[in-house]
Amino acid sequence: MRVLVAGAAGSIGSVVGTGLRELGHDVAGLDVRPAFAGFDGDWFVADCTDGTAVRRVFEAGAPDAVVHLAGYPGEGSLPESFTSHVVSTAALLDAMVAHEVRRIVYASSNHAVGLTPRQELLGTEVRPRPDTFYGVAKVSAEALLQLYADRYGIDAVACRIGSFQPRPLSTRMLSTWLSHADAVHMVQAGLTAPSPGFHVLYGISANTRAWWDLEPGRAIGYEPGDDAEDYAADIPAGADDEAEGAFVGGPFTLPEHHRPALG
Ligand code: 15L
Repeated sequence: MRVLVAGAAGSIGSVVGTGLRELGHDVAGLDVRPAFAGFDGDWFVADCTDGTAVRRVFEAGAPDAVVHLAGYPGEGSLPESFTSHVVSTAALLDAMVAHEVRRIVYASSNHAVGLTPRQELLGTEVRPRPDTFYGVAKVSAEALLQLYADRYGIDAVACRIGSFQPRPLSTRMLSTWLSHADAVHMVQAGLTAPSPGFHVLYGISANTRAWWDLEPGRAIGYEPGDDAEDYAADIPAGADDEAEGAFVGGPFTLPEHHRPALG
């Protein structure tokens, strides 16, 4: 399958792009940065918040599917967050509609529900409860995917990613970790599941202390293989553990992230 990876030079994009190539996909990269060393497929330097630039990328050779991993991974003002996550998604979706591309896998985030108090395993049926403007933008991007799925029959898999790291780094990450290998499995499931429609899953590994339900992922074939518990003995208790464990969004829910929407 020819897969266009938006945000291909980023931390998740470089791992997932490489992993998809190893699985046999023809991966094309799209990023504002140049290709990373060792990447030898097609690469487009363009800003995916720019609809015209994205249209040109598709005109150069439409993919079979899009994996959208682009965007600033932290908090910004509301307009910055919307541009980074919603406008970029819109630009890719419009190009997909114009070129009859029917599949997108999207890097949403746990911060779409980050102000949900920690309780039992959280499913995907809960209402949005963002913890930041970043989270608000992820909720909105998910809504946009739902709209394009309903209007145009696009299959759109929104992965609410937890903590993507080579290994867990804090007590919270023993619950929220997504390993590199599992990120590739997750995206592969999103690309290949038969007719998922609009589907939301939690992007974490098979963590013994998981806060989020893995069933929505398993329903489309995402079977994680790693468990953060294997690293538990190496993780000392941290001063912020209790505060970070009150709501599922952890550090993003703390007052230091409070700011006016318009900067
Ligand atoms: C995310 O969605 C963020 O992009 C990343 O910076 C982390 O905060 C991560 O979630 C997490 O919750 O650990």
